[in-house]
Amino acid sequence: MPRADSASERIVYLTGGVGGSRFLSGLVRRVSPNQLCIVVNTADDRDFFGLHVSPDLDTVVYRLSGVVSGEGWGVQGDTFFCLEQISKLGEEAWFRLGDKDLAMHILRAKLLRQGLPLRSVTERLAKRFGIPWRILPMSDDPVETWIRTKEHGWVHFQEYLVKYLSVPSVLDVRYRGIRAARATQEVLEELERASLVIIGPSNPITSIGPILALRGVKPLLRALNKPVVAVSPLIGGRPVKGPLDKLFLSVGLEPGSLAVASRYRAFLRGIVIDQADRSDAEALAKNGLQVLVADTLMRTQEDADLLAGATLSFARGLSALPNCSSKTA
Ligand code: FO1
Repeated sequence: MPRADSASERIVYLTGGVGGSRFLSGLVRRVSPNQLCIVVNTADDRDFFGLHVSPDLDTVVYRLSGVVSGEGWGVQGDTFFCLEQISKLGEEAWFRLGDKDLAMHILRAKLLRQGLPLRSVTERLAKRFGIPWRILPMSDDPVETWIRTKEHGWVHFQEYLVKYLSVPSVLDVRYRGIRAARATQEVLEELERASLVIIGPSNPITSIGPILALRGVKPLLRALNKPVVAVSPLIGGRPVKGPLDKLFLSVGLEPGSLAVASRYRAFLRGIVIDQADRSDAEALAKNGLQVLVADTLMRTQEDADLLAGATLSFARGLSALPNCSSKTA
């Protein structure tokens, strides 16, 4: 595939979850490794059986190394013998950790125990998977998204999503540890020198929210005189996957492109929305945003390539100053 990059360009891509990694698989085919830095949410992380599991980092690593499963997380063709045995021995086994996937968590735990920070552990593991792109966890410090539900009280996000299948009513969302946590120096430096920031089609509350909530990140994005563009994860006001509609309602927002834009309002220049949401374009433009209407559902690699290509062209064409024009692709 032809690359349409310019030599001095530095793109920072913020992501978390399956949608964000699908888009990334298109983005990496459009820019060279030394022009892209991927900043990943770590607030979905959780300890399972004494192992540090980092689903969003692993989703990126598995996607970029071509071994991701059809579900978008975990390893293709994985088996679950270890988990089955754990279950037989009387432990809860609702989080599907495959045997090959466990190798990642065991190695991460080993390196963390040796005293390496998460950023260095991630760098080493990504290198072992042959990944040339720079993948940065948002922080070395522990942050966890917790959801207050009507039925079960406060639960970890993975418990809400996987154990309870996003069924309980959401009353509140908190990022535990966020006040004490720091974005890594590498993340802050990458944002400072970015010529373009792309926010993936990830959940703005649970995937991108924790990155933005780290001290210093939002002010840096606000001060950046370069385009910041987001791809909406909603289609027709509904998430492709996950509980974003419920989460928006819990914070008093009607699920839709306007709600997505409102989470990024302090720094956003442009937004990519789906054809199904084209009626939102005018209201978004009235809010000072430039809008690209595109097909955002990524069923195939070609879909991801097209969406990433259209987003890149759109973002590159944006001036650093906000204006109110709207366009269609
Ligand atoms: N998602 C599920 O819906 N069910 C699972 O059992 C599950 C296991 C799992 C194991 C490792 C991993 O890296 C991801 C896993 N995920 C699972 C996905 C994960 O919960 C979510 O995609 C992200 O946390 C959302 O950002």
